[in-house]
Amino acid sequence: MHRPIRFARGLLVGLLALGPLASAAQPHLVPRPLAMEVGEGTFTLSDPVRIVASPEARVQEVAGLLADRIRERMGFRVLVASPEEVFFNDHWGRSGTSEIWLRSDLEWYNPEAYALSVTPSRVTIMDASGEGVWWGVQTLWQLLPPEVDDARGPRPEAWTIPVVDIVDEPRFGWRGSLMDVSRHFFPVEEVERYIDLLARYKMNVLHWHLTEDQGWRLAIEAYPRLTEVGAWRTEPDGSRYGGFYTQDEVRHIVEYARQRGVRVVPEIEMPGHASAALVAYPELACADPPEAVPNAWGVFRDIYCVGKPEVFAFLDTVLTEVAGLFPDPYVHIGGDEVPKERWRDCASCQALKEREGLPDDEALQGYFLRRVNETLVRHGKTMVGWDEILEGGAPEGAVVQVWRDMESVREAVESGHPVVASPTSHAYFDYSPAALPLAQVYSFDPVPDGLSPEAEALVLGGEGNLWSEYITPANFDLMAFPRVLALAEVLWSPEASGDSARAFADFERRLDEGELPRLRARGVTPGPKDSDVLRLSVGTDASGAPRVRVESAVEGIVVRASRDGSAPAPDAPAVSSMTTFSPGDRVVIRPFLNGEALPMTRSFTVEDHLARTGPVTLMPPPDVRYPGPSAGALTDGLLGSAGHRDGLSQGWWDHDLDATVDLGSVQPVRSVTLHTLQNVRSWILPPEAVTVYVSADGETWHTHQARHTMASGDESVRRVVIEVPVDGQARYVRVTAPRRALPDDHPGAGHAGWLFADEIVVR
Ligand code: TNX
Repeated sequence: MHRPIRFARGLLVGLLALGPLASAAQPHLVPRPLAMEVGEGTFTLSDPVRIVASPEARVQEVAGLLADRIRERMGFRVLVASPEEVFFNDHWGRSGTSEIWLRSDLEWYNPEAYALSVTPSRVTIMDASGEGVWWGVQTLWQLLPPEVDDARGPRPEAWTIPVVDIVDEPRFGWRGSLMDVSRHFFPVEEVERYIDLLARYKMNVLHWHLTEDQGWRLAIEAYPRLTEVGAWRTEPDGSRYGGFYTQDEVRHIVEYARQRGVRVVPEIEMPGHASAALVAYPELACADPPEAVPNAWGVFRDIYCVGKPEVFAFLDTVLTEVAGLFPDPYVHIGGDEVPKERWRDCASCQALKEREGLPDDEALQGYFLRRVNETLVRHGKTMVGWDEILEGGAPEGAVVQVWRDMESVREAVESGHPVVASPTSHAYFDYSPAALPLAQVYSFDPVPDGLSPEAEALVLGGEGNLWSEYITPANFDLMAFPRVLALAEVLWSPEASGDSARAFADFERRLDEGELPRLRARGVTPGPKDSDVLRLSVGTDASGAPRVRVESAVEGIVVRASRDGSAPAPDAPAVSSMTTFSPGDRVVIRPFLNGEALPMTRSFTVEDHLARTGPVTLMPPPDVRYPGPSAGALTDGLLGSAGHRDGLSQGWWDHDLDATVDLGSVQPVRSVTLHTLQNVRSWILPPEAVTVYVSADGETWHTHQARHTMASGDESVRRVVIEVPVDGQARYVRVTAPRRALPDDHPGAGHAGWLFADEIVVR
């Protein structure tokens, strides 16, 4: 991973000035280059421009792309010439022509490395393979003044670039981002726009999540119902939602990405996360196929039937079309979150298990993957799958994409599999920036400590995942940016040596002074660095009534509200930080950006009770992924929705809930109620029992308990309210609620479920 570039002799001697870029006069490059030295003076880019490109096909192509960009953005005439033409005809140059040389004549081991040198008379970008030249062009563009990214901005007659020498290469070869177009659909232009933005930060993989329970988005000629039926769902409000890509559109996107140095890795989910396909072709399920394409999120029990030969015929045909559409050597087959109960209850699956001598149902998944891998190998493709593929035995050579934790990275590489790391802890950009702040992304190291050099070499790189349950084109930028820039730097730049706080501060400065304004100029609306897009805080107004303060962390967002439980229309009243809601209001707040509703609606009711605004001590605090709106969420007087992602609930994963509230004085207390959630498909269960301890002095405690029974098979998503009668005098109220074990037939069986809570109501 850390081999040095082999420099061409005599080139850039003494250039390797490593370390964070200190002076304010330094260009604001993201990702930080391996080495950079800024000199005296500037190069001026003005009309006409001559790009001198060496003859390799890729260099010629990059020259064409750069020429187009200069023509389009600057309005200059651009001539692309070969070095020979320049040699024989040099009088055309010299006087008043801006020269950019692109050459592919170095001997560097890393095909993506490049050297960029700017002198007052010429810009030169050199690489070894043609691929590095493209990344050098991205750097060159960032060296131009920020106005260059403002399509509506002025068009000066001359643009200046500082004199600089840069040598650069990526730390990892797989620098990607997952775009989930299945939960919500993204039109072709949105996909291509993201490809452009990825390329700008030298990210080279678009992981295109094309199929899911909630929608199949890729046209397959042999199975038209996949998109006729599987691409469409009926939303809870009765509307139809969906979309898909034709094969021509796919070819266009793949070619668009290729030109921009981005590989497209398609993901076709199997054997789970496949409800939409099973609705289209019910014969692919073991029994009882789902009737409608789901319109709710989570993990579904319906999966492709491993016991049916026609399933493998189907997948062989689908993957053959996929292999033809996507030139990339990798095909992602999903493999995550597969409940095995349909296979357990299916006679032909169990017979297959016997026949093959497989020890358990997990091993059936291993069998499934081996069969699918035969198709991929036939087409010269390598399988990529989520970390669960290790559980039933992954085909040799399969790449494991880790999502659960860094321990899984270690496990995978130690069992000899190459790894792409995208753990929830650092790379889940569908989590709010409050739960996954920019600094946390920046602290990501895809390589776990203490790996042998051989194991380390198996870490190919990483990805930032944009699962789209709560992401549409309207809020995509808010979630992706600026976090994807932190990831781009982690995956490209050399590991920052020494002080990591200083390294982050340096990154943040380059972001604030350089890339954030430039992104905005390009029409991108980046989200907050470390807070929710919408911030709710609850206080008390002069009359003692609850006051809810609603703020948006992003300029340009207008928050609108209703008080009757309906979704606010674009002309509903805007909420200011002084708006008060009264107990009983059924508030729905909805942010709008450029007139478009963001899928970040929050609904809550305001509830006044004895513990409201009372200090609450949590032992231990909630999981970092679900911190709630504030540390005092359990006594803020806000009862949220059934959605666990509405930001109002706190969630516990590794610990049970144990909260103590101070009412401020001894008061008569009739009952204590815990407001909690149930969402089995998202691994969230209500507790089996809630225990309440009350005390007047903090020393003598009285215990009360209520139990909660959950009907088996009840997968409804809802709020669960557990009331514990008390009838006594108390100042301190302690509530404990242990997490409930996930049921035996649940994909997470063996672990306790999440426990979510948003309020402890004391009356
Ligand atoms: C888990 S990560 C999933 C996805 C969800 C995501 C939401 C993975 C392989 N599976 O299906 O969209 O969580 O954060």
